[in-house]
Amino acid sequence: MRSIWLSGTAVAALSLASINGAAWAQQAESQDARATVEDARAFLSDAEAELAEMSEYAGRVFWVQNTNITYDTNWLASRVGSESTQLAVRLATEAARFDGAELPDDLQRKIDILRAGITIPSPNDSEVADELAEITTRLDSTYATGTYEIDGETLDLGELSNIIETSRDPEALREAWEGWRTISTPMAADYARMVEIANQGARDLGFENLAEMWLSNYDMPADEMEAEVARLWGQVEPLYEELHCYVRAELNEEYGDEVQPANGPIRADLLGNMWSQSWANIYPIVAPEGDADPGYDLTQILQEREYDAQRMVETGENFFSSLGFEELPETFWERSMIVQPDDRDVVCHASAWNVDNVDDIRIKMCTEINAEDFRTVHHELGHNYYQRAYNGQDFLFRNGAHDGFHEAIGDFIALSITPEYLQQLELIEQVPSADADLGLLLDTALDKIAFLPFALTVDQWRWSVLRGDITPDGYNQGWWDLRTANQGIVPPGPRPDDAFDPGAKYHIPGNTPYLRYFLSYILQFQFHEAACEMIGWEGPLHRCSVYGNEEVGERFNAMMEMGQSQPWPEALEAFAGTREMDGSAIISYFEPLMSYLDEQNQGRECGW
Ligand code: X8Z
Ligand code: ZN
Repeated sequence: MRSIWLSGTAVAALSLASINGAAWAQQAESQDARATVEDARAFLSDAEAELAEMSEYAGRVFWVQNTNITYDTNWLASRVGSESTQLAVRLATEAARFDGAELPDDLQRKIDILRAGITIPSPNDSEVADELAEITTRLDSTYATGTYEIDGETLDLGELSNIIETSRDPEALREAWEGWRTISTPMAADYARMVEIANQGARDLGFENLAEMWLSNYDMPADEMEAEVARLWGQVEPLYEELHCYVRAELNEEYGDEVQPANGPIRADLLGNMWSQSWANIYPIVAPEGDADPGYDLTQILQEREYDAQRMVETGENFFSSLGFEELPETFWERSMIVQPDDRDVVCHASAWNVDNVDDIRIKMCTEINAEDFRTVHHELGHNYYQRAYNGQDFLFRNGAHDGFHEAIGDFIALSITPEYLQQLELIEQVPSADADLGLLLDTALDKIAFLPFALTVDQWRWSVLRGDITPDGYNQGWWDLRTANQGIVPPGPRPDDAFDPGAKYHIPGNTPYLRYFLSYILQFQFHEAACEMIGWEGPLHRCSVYGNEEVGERFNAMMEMGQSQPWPEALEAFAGTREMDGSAIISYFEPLMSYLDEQNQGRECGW
């Protein structure tokens, strides 16, 4: 490309004498512009090659470290973490030379991705980059290897979570809940230093702080995106408030005024989840009376049928195959980690990888045989199928339309795990009648609606920290202020002065932005509604399953294979026929439940 352009310049110089001044200026300008475009094209092509190579190298190191945490693998992870941050920062800095240039859309898009796409940037200084990488590795492995002793037994997160998910003893719940939060106390100083470094990195790249940089990845200015999030939350907030009110009353009935008062916030450890982010595990406590119960328990069925991790993943794969997606490669089965090893430390938090950015796709999960992990398997596979669908794009476009799309793919599929679908799999014999609709909807709302204000809280806290509105001495208080304001929950007792409770949630030490999940929980219902319309479904949305429908698969793939090559409204339009994120799909889905909750809450003082 470059050499062709140079010869073009020579030709233009030769004909200089034959054209007048104005025309020359115009021609020179357009040649300049063309020079810039070709220069940008060459720069990006080199950058993509460098990034692709680094990404595979780093991917393999991180995989080894995540599936076998030792002093040495942490050392390697820090090293490659520093190297890849330095590369990304160097390229993002160099990209600034095209500021103000008129580039074709695809090139401009790649420049923007290079500039804003680094999750935790460092300043352009190898020593500081090393320090940052050491901090992030330490935070990660502190979380992954955290344990707490109860009655002489050392329990890891999975074991402590099992207590929170199944116990109904408020003392035992409180002990497991508080116990897990002892692991994050030592993270606070590292976290504060990391914020300093990463904010400096963001400023060096031209952003006000890292919060602005994170919010700049949605094809609109950061402040507009933040307003968009507030608008979406406003659409679903009334439903959350009804759910909160109903659940609080049921918990009050179960535990009594001493443990859970009838008014005010809910005690966080009573909600069946270590972070009160999904409340589906307390369905039996809050289930509607009588016929409204679906009459089956997926966890129990999977266990009775002796499902193992392999069978769970195969069942997920089968769903995607039924939509016409190619089956998973042999290497997926050879290289994935789907069972928690008992001989070493690993990062148990589920994730999906495409190590070579082509088709070396795999998942890493400490799969448990229950309904929650059955859904998580579909969630993780969604990431893998998306990664494979867009692997024909240029390197910088091999990503989700935005990060919320990436999180929504598998969850959209899992919304089709309806009673009818389970019957097709011969997991249940009879599909429960319409009487059970309320029970089914409540179960799903405990998972999906309860989650939304949690997701919002995680990143509102981080944005405030990154903007300096919450300072290190107020980290924990700031966290609980937001938790109470948004979710209406409180800790089971006073928190120790040195507590750093945000660090007890994977994505904080792991530095995974969390807004993506909020957006995903909105989008997945939009996908579901659109897909059900596509198949001509006329019943209630929560009974619709797209299992086996290749037309849906084809249209879904059309969106997926675009990757990040177009602004996200294009991708959304390709599948859902709309260019806007919109909470009305989730509202229609839960409409019958909303009426029921409203009725049940008559005479109660809702809110906190
Ligand atoms: O982290 C995850 C996935 C991996 S991307 C397992 N999720 C969030 C969480 O666990 O907090 C999925 C739902 C929300
Ligand atoms: Zn995910």
